[in-house]
Amino acid sequence: MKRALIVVLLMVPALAQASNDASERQAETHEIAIRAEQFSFTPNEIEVVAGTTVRLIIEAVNVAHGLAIPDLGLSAVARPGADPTVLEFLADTPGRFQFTCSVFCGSGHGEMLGVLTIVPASGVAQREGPDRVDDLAVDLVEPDFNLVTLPTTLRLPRNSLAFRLTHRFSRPLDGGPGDGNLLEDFFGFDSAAFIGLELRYGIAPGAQVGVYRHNSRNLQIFGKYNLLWQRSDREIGLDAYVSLEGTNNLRANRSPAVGVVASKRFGERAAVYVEPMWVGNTGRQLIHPEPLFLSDEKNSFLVGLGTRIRVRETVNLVAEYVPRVSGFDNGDDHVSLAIEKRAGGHLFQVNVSNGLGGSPAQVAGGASVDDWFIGFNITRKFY
Ligand SMILES: [Cu+2]
Repeated sequence: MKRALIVVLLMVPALAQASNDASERQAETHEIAIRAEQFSFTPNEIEVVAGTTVRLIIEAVNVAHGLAIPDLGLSAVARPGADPTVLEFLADTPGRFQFTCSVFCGSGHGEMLGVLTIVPASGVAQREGPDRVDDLAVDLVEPDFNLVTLPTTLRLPRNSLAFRLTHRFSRPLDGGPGDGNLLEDFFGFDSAAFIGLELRYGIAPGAQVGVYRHNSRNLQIFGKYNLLWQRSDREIGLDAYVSLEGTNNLRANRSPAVGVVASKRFGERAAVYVEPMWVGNTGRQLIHPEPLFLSDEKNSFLVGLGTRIRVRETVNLVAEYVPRVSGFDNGDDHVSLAIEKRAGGHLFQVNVSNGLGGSPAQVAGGASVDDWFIGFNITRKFY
């Protein structure tokens, strides 16, 4: 929006020509006449498509009025009796932007408000409403709903689906009894795998629900609600997360979980996560049972820590560490490292982890004490 072209002057035909030549995106101009009077703008709701040049032609009635769009750094003043003022800019950032009167014009001055909506060029958002607009944009440092096992604060557009496949090869990277060498076993890709299939759906703005079915016959249902959405560098993101899972398709060993996902994005470079979570009935489905049980606690409290660092335009490094700070803690704490590539709505991630699980109870149940496993996650967004 910093690049917004601002021209506050009477129209000069030559300028329009120069603007047309500057790029094809600017070739389309959307001209809108706005009448400013005490104390309203007509119209007060404007919708334009991203990539078009917007030309607001502002006419003031009786007294001088201003039209300011603070979030876009735009402002212009119109005077009665004079030619209309032209405020021209390139609408390049999708979103909803409030505009106000910027010249005090009387007792109702504060009520002179309007909204400019810049919708993405894709027709889908235009058809389906403005609340989906921002959720459809690709977030470069938060491109997925998960790190490796931990959730992120990525919002899922309302009425949209996302699918994820998790795959962990069970052959340890340093071999196991009776295994050939790592290369002959193709890094474990020959071996049996723990596979999870996940489908999630956006039920409302900021709210999503999903199911995750693991081939250990564990079935998890979960929900996530976005409480805080990081819109600037000074803010943070915060999601509430709830989950219920159980073996034998949720019939046995049920394990609830509740927690929050706090995120902080650093520009387009990195994001970090802190995720305190309580997981109940943790010790019922151990993928890596270690002989030494140090506690007969049933529940775990864990704090997931993670980061995603963008190292190339569409390539990220991901790391997560999930210490259990109290309660049941058989085995080691989960550690995962990954490299991933985003291609449109696809994300392909190769990961190495000391655990084979993916759900909260599987992660809280502990990782292997001495083995590491290779795996991958694939996400597909259907929007
Ligand atoms: Cu005014």
